[in-house]
Amino acid sequence: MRKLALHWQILIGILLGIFFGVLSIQFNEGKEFVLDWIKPFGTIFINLLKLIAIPLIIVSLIKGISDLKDITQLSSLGLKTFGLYISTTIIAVCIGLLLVNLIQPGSFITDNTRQEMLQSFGGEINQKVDEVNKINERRGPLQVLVDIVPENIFAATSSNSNMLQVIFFSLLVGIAMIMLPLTQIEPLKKVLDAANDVVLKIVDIIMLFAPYGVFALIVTLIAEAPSTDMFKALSIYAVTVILGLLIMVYLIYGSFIYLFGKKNPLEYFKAILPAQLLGISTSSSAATLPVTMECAEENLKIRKDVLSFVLPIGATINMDGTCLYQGVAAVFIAQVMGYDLNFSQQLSIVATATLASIGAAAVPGTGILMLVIVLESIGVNPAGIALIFAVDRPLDMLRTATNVTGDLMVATLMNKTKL
Ligand code: DAS
Repeated sequence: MRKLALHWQILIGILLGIFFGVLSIQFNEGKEFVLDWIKPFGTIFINLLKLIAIPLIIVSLIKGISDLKDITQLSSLGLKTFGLYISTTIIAVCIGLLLVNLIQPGSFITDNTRQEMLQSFGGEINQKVDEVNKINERRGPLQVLVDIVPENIFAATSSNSNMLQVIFFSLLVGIAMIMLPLTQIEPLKKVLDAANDVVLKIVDIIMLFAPYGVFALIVTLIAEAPSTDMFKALSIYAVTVILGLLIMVYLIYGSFIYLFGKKNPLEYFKAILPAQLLGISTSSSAATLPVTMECAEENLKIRKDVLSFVLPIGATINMDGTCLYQGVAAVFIAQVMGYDLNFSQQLSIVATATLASIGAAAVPGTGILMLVIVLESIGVNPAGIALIFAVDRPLDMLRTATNVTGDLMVATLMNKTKL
Protein backbone atom coordinates (compact mmCIF):
# COMPACT_ATOMS: atom_id res chain seq x y z
CA MET A 1 0.00 0.00 0.00
CA ARG A 2 2.91 2.39 0.79
CA LYS A 3 3.96 2.41 -2.93
CA LEU A 4 0.83 4.41 -3.77
CA ALA A 5 0.88 8.15 -3.08
CA LEU A 6 -0.97 9.07 0.12
CA HIS A 7 -3.96 10.63 -1.63
CA TRP A 8 -4.56 7.49 -3.71
CA GLN A 9 -4.40 5.40 -0.55
CA ILE A 10 -6.94 7.66 1.18
CA LEU A 11 -9.15 7.75 -1.91
CA ILE A 12 -9.16 3.93 -2.12
CA GLY A 13 -10.04 3.85 1.61
CA ILE A 14 -12.97 6.24 1.00
CA LEU A 15 -14.30 4.35 -2.04
CA LEU A 16 -14.05 0.95 -0.37
CA GLY A 17 -15.63 2.51 2.72
CA ILE A 18 -18.60 3.75 0.69
CA PHE A 19 -19.01 0.33 -0.97
CA PHE A 20 -18.94 -1.64 2.30
CA GLY A 21 -20.97 1.01 4.11
CA VAL A 22 -23.79 0.73 1.60
CA LEU A 23 -23.44 -3.08 1.69
CA SER A 24 -23.67 -3.09 5.50
CA ILE A 25 -27.03 -1.28 5.56
CA GLN A 26 -28.55 -3.94 3.26
CA PHE A 27 -28.55 -6.46 6.14
CA ASN A 28 -30.21 -6.09 9.57
CA GLU A 29 -27.15 -7.16 11.49
CA GLY A 30 -24.86 -5.11 9.18
CA LYS A 31 -24.97 -1.97 11.32
CA GLU A 32 -24.29 -4.02 14.47
CA PHE A 33 -21.24 -5.63 12.82
CA VAL A 34 -19.88 -2.25 11.68
CA LEU A 35 -20.30 -0.66 15.12
CA ASP A 36 -18.66 -3.64 16.89
CA TRP A 37 -15.88 -4.59 14.48
CA ILE A 38 -15.12 -1.64 12.14
CA LYS A 39 -15.95 1.63 13.97
CA PRO A 40 -13.19 1.07 16.62
CA PHE A 41 -10.50 1.24 13.92
CA GLY A 42 -11.84 4.59 12.74
CA THR A 43 -11.82 5.87 16.31
CA ILE A 44 -8.24 4.62 16.81
CA PHE A 45 -7.11 6.43 13.63
CA ILE A 46 -8.75 9.71 14.67
CA ASN A 47 -7.25 9.39 18.18
CA LEU A 48 -3.79 8.84 16.72
CA LEU A 49 -4.10 12.00 14.61
CA LYS A 50 -5.42 14.03 17.53
CA LEU A 51 -2.68 12.56 19.75
CA ILE A 52 0.05 14.02 17.53
CA ALA A 53 -1.75 17.32 16.68
CA ILE A 54 -0.86 19.19 19.89
CA PRO A 55 2.81 18.06 20.13
CA LEU A 56 3.12 18.95 16.43
CA ILE A 57 1.69 22.45 16.98
CA ILE A 58 3.90 23.13 20.01
CA VAL A 59 7.13 21.93 18.42
CA SER A 60 6.60 23.33 14.91
CA LEU A 61 5.20 26.68 16.07
CA ILE A 62 8.01 27.32 18.58
CA LYS A 63 10.59 26.13 16.03
CA GLY A 64 8.95 28.14 13.25
CA ILE A 65 8.95 31.37 15.24
CA SER A 66 12.43 30.92 16.72
CA ASP A 67 13.77 30.35 13.17
CA LEU A 68 12.50 33.81 12.19
CA LYS A 69 15.13 36.53 12.19
CA ASP A 70 13.46 38.95 14.60
CA ILE A 71 10.24 40.39 15.99
CA THR A 72 9.63 42.62 12.95
CA GLN A 73 9.68 39.58 10.64
CA LEU A 74 7.19 37.87 12.98
CA SER A 75 4.88 40.89 13.10
CA SER A 76 4.97 41.29 9.33
CA LEU A 77 4.16 37.58 8.82
CA GLY A 78 1.52 37.73 11.57
CA LEU A 79 -0.24 40.83 10.25
CA LYS A 80 -0.34 39.59 6.66
CA THR A 81 -1.52 36.13 7.75
CA PHE A 82 -4.31 37.40 10.00
CA GLY A 83 -5.35 39.97 7.38
CA LEU A 84 -5.71 37.27 4.73
CA TYR A 85 -7.49 34.88 7.08
CA ILE A 86 -10.11 37.45 8.09
CA SER A 87 -10.72 38.66 4.52
CA THR A 88 -11.25 35.17 3.07
CA THR A 89 -13.59 34.37 5.96
CA ILE A 90 -15.72 37.43 5.24
CA ILE A 91 -15.76 36.60 1.50
CA ALA A 92 -16.93 33.08 2.41
CA VAL A 93 -19.89 34.15 4.54
CA CYS A 94 -20.97 36.70 1.90
CA ILE A 95 -20.97 33.94 -0.75
CA GLY A 96 -23.07 31.81 1.59
CA LEU A 97 -25.60 34.61 2.17
CA LEU A 98 -25.82 35.44 -1.54
CA LEU A 99 -26.56 31.81 -2.48
CA VAL A 100 -29.06 31.10 0.29
CA ASN A 101 -31.02 34.26 -0.57
CA LEU A 102 -30.97 33.42 -4.29
CA ILE A 103 -31.84 29.69 -3.96
CA GLN A 104 -34.20 30.08 -0.94
CA PRO A 105 -33.82 26.40 0.19
CA GLY A 106 -36.18 27.11 3.10
CA SER A 107 -39.08 27.50 0.70
CA PHE A 108 -38.79 23.81 -0.29
CA ILE A 109 -39.86 22.63 3.16
CA THR A 110 -43.54 21.64 3.44
CA ASP A 111 -45.47 22.22 6.69
CA ASN A 112 -45.70 18.56 7.68
CA THR A 113 -41.98 18.01 6.98
CA ARG A 114 -41.24 20.98 9.24
CA GLN A 115 -43.35 19.54 12.07
CA GLU A 116 -41.82 16.06 11.54
CA MET A 117 -38.28 17.46 11.75
CA LEU A 118 -38.87 19.58 14.83
CA GLN A 119 -40.64 16.68 16.61
CA SER A 120 -38.15 13.94 15.71
CA PHE A 121 -35.23 16.07 16.86
CA GLY A 122 -36.89 17.36 20.01
CA GLY A 123 -34.51 15.66 22.43
CA GLU A 124 -31.50 16.41 20.27
CA ILE A 125 -32.37 20.11 20.14
CA ASN A 126 -32.65 20.72 23.87
CA GLN A 127 -29.45 18.86 24.65
CA LYS A 128 -27.51 20.78 21.96
CA VAL A 129 -29.01 24.15 22.89
CA ASP A 130 -28.31 23.58 26.61
CA GLU A 131 -24.69 22.79 25.72
CA VAL A 132 -24.28 26.07 23.86
CA ASN A 133 -26.25 28.16 26.35
CA LYS A 134 -23.71 27.03 28.95
CA ILE A 135 -21.01 28.40 26.63
CA ASN A 136 -23.00 31.61 26.04
CA GLU A 137 -23.63 32.22 29.75
CA ARG A 138 -20.04 33.19 30.37
CA ARG A 139 -19.53 34.82 26.98
CA GLY A 140 -19.05 38.57 27.47
CA PRO A 141 -18.04 40.58 24.36
CA LEU A 142 -14.33 39.95 25.07
CA GLN A 143 -14.73 36.32 26.20
CA VAL A 144 -13.15 35.22 22.90
CA LEU A 145 -9.93 37.00 23.99
CA VAL A 146 -10.07 35.68 27.56
CA ASP A 147 -10.48 32.11 26.24
CA ILE A 148 -7.17 32.40 24.35
CA VAL A 149 -4.99 32.85 27.45
CA PRO A 150 -4.57 29.56 29.38
CA GLU A 151 -4.15 29.58 33.14
CA ASN A 152 -2.34 26.24 33.02
CA ILE A 153 -0.52 24.98 29.91
CA PHE A 154 -0.89 21.34 30.95
CA ALA A 155 -4.65 21.77 31.30
CA ALA A 156 -4.68 23.54 27.90
CA THR A 157 -2.89 20.64 26.21
CA SER A 158 -5.41 18.22 27.67
CA SER A 159 -7.98 18.78 24.89
CA ASN A 160 -7.91 19.57 21.19
CA SER A 161 -10.60 22.19 21.69
CA ASN A 162 -8.12 24.40 23.59
CA MET A 163 -5.98 24.70 20.46
CA LEU A 164 -5.93 28.52 20.63
CA GLN A 165 -4.48 28.37 24.16
CA VAL A 166 -1.73 25.97 23.05
CA ILE A 167 -0.95 28.30 20.14
CA PHE A 168 -0.85 31.30 22.49
CA PHE A 169 1.67 29.52 24.74
CA SER A 170 3.80 28.40 21.77
CA LEU A 171 3.80 31.96 20.36
CA LEU A 172 4.97 33.25 23.76
CA VAL A 173 7.85 30.75 23.95
CA GLY A 174 8.88 31.44 20.34
CA ILE A 175 8.87 35.22 20.89
CA ALA A 176 10.93 34.82 24.08
CA MET A 177 13.45 32.76 22.12
CA ILE A 178 13.73 35.42 19.38
CA MET A 179 14.37 38.06 22.03
CA LEU A 180 17.23 36.09 23.66
CA PRO A 181 20.79 35.97 22.24
CA LEU A 182 21.32 33.02 19.89
CA THR A 183 24.17 31.61 21.99
CA GLN A 184 21.83 31.35 24.97
CA ILE A 185 19.11 29.38 23.18
CA GLU A 186 21.28 27.28 20.85
CA PRO A 187 20.90 24.10 22.97
CA LEU A 188 17.11 24.52 23.07
CA LYS A 189 17.00 25.04 19.29
CA LYS A 190 18.91 21.78 18.80
CA VAL A 191 16.40 19.96 21.04
CA LEU A 192 13.53 21.55 19.10
CA ASP A 193 14.96 20.43 15.76
CA ALA A 194 15.29 16.85 17.01
CA ALA A 195 11.81 16.92 18.58
CA ASN A 196 10.40 18.21 15.31
CA ASP A 197 11.99 15.35 13.36
CA VAL A 198 10.63 12.80 15.84
CA VAL A 199 7.10 14.24 15.69
CA LEU A 200 7.14 14.24 11.88
CA LYS A 201 8.34 10.61 11.88
CA ILE A 202 5.42 9.72 14.18
CA VAL A 203 3.09 11.38 11.62
CA ASP A 204 4.59 9.17 8.91
CA ILE A 205 4.00 6.07 11.04
CA ILE A 206 0.39 7.09 11.71
CA MET A 207 -0.22 7.71 8.02
CA LEU A 208 0.70 4.08 7.26
CA PHE A 209 -2.64 3.38 8.93
CA ALA A 210 -4.52 6.04 6.88
CA PRO A 211 -6.24 3.90 4.23
CA TYR A 212 -7.56 1.46 6.85
CA GLY A 213 -8.59 4.21 9.26
CA VAL A 214 -10.37 6.19 6.53
CA PHE A 215 -12.12 3.02 5.35
CA ALA A 216 -13.46 2.40 8.86
CA LEU A 217 -14.61 6.03 9.24
CA ILE A 218 -16.56 6.05 5.99
CA VAL A 219 -18.20 2.64 6.58
CA THR A 220 -19.29 3.79 10.05
CA LEU A 221 -20.62 7.12 8.76
CA ILE A 222 -22.87 5.36 6.22
CA ALA A 223 -23.97 2.61 8.61
CA GLU A 224 -24.95 5.20 11.27
CA ALA A 225 -26.67 7.67 8.91
CA PRO A 226 -30.39 7.98 9.89
CA SER A 227 -32.17 6.74 6.74
CA THR A 228 -35.21 8.91 6.42
CA ASP A 229 -36.97 10.71 3.63
CA MET A 230 -36.25 13.99 5.47
CA PHE A 231 -33.02 14.12 3.48
CA LYS A 232 -35.06 14.97 0.37
CA ALA A 233 -36.41 18.08 2.10
CA LEU A 234 -32.85 19.03 3.15
CA SER A 235 -31.13 18.18 -0.14
CA ILE A 236 -31.64 21.69 -1.58
CA TYR A 237 -30.11 23.14 1.58
CA ALA A 238 -27.14 20.77 1.32
CA VAL A 239 -26.71 21.58 -2.39
CA THR A 240 -26.64 25.30 -1.53
CA VAL A 241 -23.84 24.75 1.02
CA ILE A 242 -21.87 22.49 -1.34
CA LEU A 243 -22.23 24.96 -4.22
CA GLY A 244 -20.88 27.71 -1.97
CA LEU A 245 -17.95 25.56 -0.84
CA LEU A 246 -17.08 24.67 -4.45
CA ILE A 247 -17.14 28.36 -5.43
CA MET A 248 -14.93 29.17 -2.44
CA VAL A 249 -12.40 26.43 -3.19
CA TYR A 250 -12.14 26.48 -6.97
CA LEU A 251 -13.11 30.08 -7.85
CA ILE A 252 -11.92 32.19 -4.92
CA TYR A 253 -8.91 30.19 -3.73
CA GLY A 254 -8.03 29.25 -7.33
CA SER A 255 -7.98 32.96 -8.27
CA PHE A 256 -5.89 33.90 -5.21
CA ILE A 257 -3.37 31.13 -6.05
CA TYR A 258 -3.20 32.22 -9.70
CA LEU A 259 -3.13 35.99 -9.15
CA PHE A 260 -1.10 36.33 -5.93
CA GLY A 261 0.53 32.94 -5.46
CA LYS A 262 1.79 33.02 -9.07
CA LYS A 263 1.11 29.29 -9.19
CA ASN A 264 -0.91 27.09 -11.56
CA PRO A 265 -4.12 26.33 -9.61
CA LEU A 266 -4.25 22.77 -11.00
CA GLU A 267 -0.79 22.04 -9.54
CA TYR A 268 -1.93 23.55 -6.23
CA PHE A 269 -5.06 21.40 -6.02
CA LYS A 270 -3.08 18.26 -6.90
CA ALA A 271 -0.48 19.08 -4.24
CA ILE A 272 -3.07 19.52 -1.47
CA LEU A 273 -5.32 16.54 -2.34
CA PRO A 274 -4.10 14.30 0.55
CA ALA A 275 -4.96 17.01 3.09
CA GLN A 276 -8.37 17.65 1.51
CA LEU A 277 -9.23 13.94 1.48
CA LEU A 278 -8.15 13.55 5.08
CA GLY A 279 -10.23 16.60 5.99
CA ILE A 280 -13.19 14.89 4.36
CA SER A 281 -12.56 11.60 6.15
CA THR A 282 -11.87 13.00 9.62
CA SER A 283 -14.08 16.18 9.64
CA SER A 284 -11.35 17.69 11.78
CA SER A 285 -8.82 20.36 10.77
CA ALA A 286 -6.80 19.51 13.89
CA ALA A 287 -6.59 15.82 13.02
CA THR A 288 -5.67 16.75 9.43
CA LEU A 289 -2.97 19.25 10.46
CA PRO A 290 -0.06 16.76 10.33
CA VAL A 291 -0.84 15.97 6.68
CA THR A 292 -1.65 19.62 5.90
CA MET A 293 1.88 20.52 7.02
CA GLU A 294 3.38 17.59 5.10
CA CYS A 295 1.62 18.72 1.87
CA ALA A 296 2.82 22.29 2.45
CA GLU A 297 6.46 21.27 2.97
CA GLU A 298 6.82 18.38 0.51
CA ASN A 299 4.36 19.20 -2.28
CA LEU A 300 4.05 23.01 -2.16
CA LYS A 301 7.71 23.54 -1.09
CA ILE A 302 6.62 26.15 1.46
CA ARG A 303 9.39 27.33 3.81
CA LYS A 304 9.36 25.65 7.23
CA ASP A 305 9.30 28.94 9.20
CA VAL A 306 6.25 30.10 7.20
CA LEU A 307 4.21 26.88 7.33
CA SER A 308 4.98 26.27 11.02
CA PHE A 309 3.47 29.63 11.85
CA VAL A 310 0.62 29.94 9.33
CA LEU A 311 -0.87 26.41 9.38
CA PRO A 312 -1.37 25.66 13.10
CA ILE A 313 -3.00 29.07 13.53
CA GLY A 314 -5.05 28.60 10.35
CA ALA A 315 -6.29 25.17 11.46
CA THR A 316 -7.81 26.84 14.48
CA ILE A 317 -8.99 30.30 13.51
CA ASN A 318 -9.34 30.18 9.73
CA MET A 319 -12.53 28.26 8.94
CA ASP A 320 -13.88 29.73 5.71
CA GLY A 321 -15.96 26.61 4.96
CA THR A 322 -17.53 26.74 8.39
CA CYS A 323 -18.32 30.43 8.07
CA LEU A 324 -19.91 30.01 4.65
CA TYR A 325 -21.97 27.09 5.99
CA GLN A 326 -23.10 29.13 9.00
CA GLY A 327 -24.31 31.92 6.69
CA VAL A 328 -26.37 29.46 4.63
CA ALA A 329 -27.63 27.46 7.64
CA ALA A 330 -28.69 30.52 9.65
CA VAL A 331 -30.79 31.94 6.80
CA PHE A 332 -32.15 28.49 5.85
CA ILE A 333 -33.34 27.86 9.41
CA ALA A 334 -34.88 31.35 9.53
CA GLN A 335 -36.66 30.67 6.24
CA VAL A 336 -38.01 27.31 7.47
CA MET A 337 -39.14 28.75 10.81
CA GLY A 338 -40.88 31.62 9.06
CA TYR A 339 -38.53 34.47 10.08
CA ASP A 340 -38.02 37.17 7.43
CA LEU A 341 -34.46 38.48 7.94
CA ASN A 342 -33.78 42.13 7.07
CA PHE A 343 -30.47 43.43 5.69
CA SER A 344 -29.03 44.45 9.08
CA GLN A 345 -29.79 40.98 10.49
CA GLN A 346 -27.98 39.42 7.54
CA LEU A 347 -25.10 41.85 8.12
CA SER A 348 -24.89 40.75 11.75
CA ILE A 349 -24.63 37.17 10.46
CA VAL A 350 -21.42 38.23 8.68
CA ALA A 351 -19.94 39.51 11.96
CA THR A 352 -21.12 36.73 14.26
CA ALA A 353 -20.38 33.90 11.79
CA THR A 354 -16.86 35.28 11.31
CA LEU A 355 -16.31 35.36 15.09
CA ALA A 356 -18.03 32.00 15.58
CA SER A 357 -15.79 30.36 12.96
CA ILE A 358 -12.69 31.88 14.60
CA GLY A 359 -13.82 30.60 17.99
CA ALA A 360 -14.81 27.16 16.67
CA ALA A 361 -12.37 24.44 17.68
CA ALA A 362 -10.88 22.38 14.85
CA VAL A 363 -12.80 19.22 15.74
CA PRO A 364 -15.88 17.54 14.22
CA GLY A 365 -19.24 19.23 14.63
CA THR A 366 -18.11 22.60 16.05
CA GLY A 367 -19.62 24.40 13.09
CA ILE A 368 -23.19 23.49 14.07
CA LEU A 369 -22.51 24.09 17.76
CA MET A 370 -21.25 27.64 17.15
CA LEU A 371 -24.15 28.20 14.74
CA VAL A 372 -26.38 28.70 17.80
CA ILE A 373 -24.44 31.91 18.61
CA VAL A 374 -25.21 33.16 15.07
CA LEU A 375 -28.91 32.26 15.36
CA GLU A 376 -29.21 34.01 18.73
CA SER A 377 -27.59 37.14 17.28
CA ILE A 378 -30.42 37.43 14.74
CA GLY A 379 -33.20 36.49 17.16
CA VAL A 380 -33.89 33.08 15.59
CA ASN A 381 -34.70 30.24 18.00
CA PRO A 382 -31.49 28.18 18.19
CA ALA A 383 -33.65 25.05 18.46
CA GLY A 384 -33.74 25.36 14.69
CA ILE A 385 -30.38 23.60 14.46
CA ALA A 386 -32.37 20.39 14.77
CA LEU A 387 -33.69 20.97 11.25
CA ILE A 388 -30.24 20.53 9.73
CA PHE A 389 -28.76 18.04 12.19
CA ALA A 390 -29.47 15.02 9.99
CA VAL A 391 -27.21 16.21 7.14
CA ASP A 392 -24.59 17.96 9.24
CA ARG A 393 -21.88 15.30 9.20
CA PRO A 394 -21.47 15.02 5.40
CA LEU A 395 -21.42 18.84 5.21
CA ASP A 396 -18.89 18.95 8.05
CA MET A 397 -16.61 16.74 5.97
CA LEU A 398 -16.77 19.15 3.03
CA ARG A 399 -16.45 22.35 5.07
CA THR A 400 -13.41 20.90 6.86
CA ALA A 401 -11.78 20.16 3.48
CA THR A 402 -12.56 23.78 2.51
CA ASN A 403 -11.05 25.07 5.77
CA VAL A 404 -7.85 23.10 5.13
CA THR A 405 -7.70 24.32 1.51
CA GLY A 406 -7.98 27.94 2.69
CA ASP A 407 -5.16 27.47 5.21
CA LEU A 408 -2.85 26.07 2.53
CA MET A 409 -3.81 28.89 0.13
CA VAL A 410 -2.75 31.51 2.69
CA ALA A 411 0.46 29.60 3.46
CA THR A 412 1.24 29.55 -0.29
CA LEU A 413 0.74 33.31 -0.56
CA MET A 414 2.76 33.99 2.61
CA ASN A 415 5.56 31.89 1.17
CA LYS A 416 5.68 34.30 -1.76
CA THR A 417 5.88 37.48 0.29
CA LYS A 418 9.19 38.95 1.45
CA LEU A 419 9.10 38.70 5.22
N1 DAS B 1 -15.02 20.15 11.69
C1 DAS B 1 -14.52 21.52 11.76
C2 DAS B 1 -13.05 21.53 11.37
O1 DAS B 1 -12.30 20.76 11.96
C3 DAS B 1 -15.32 22.43 10.88
C4 DAS B 1 -16.78 22.53 11.30
O2 DAS B 1 -17.26 21.84 12.22
O3 DAS B 1 -17.44 23.39 10.70
O4 DAS B 1 -12.63 22.36 10.51
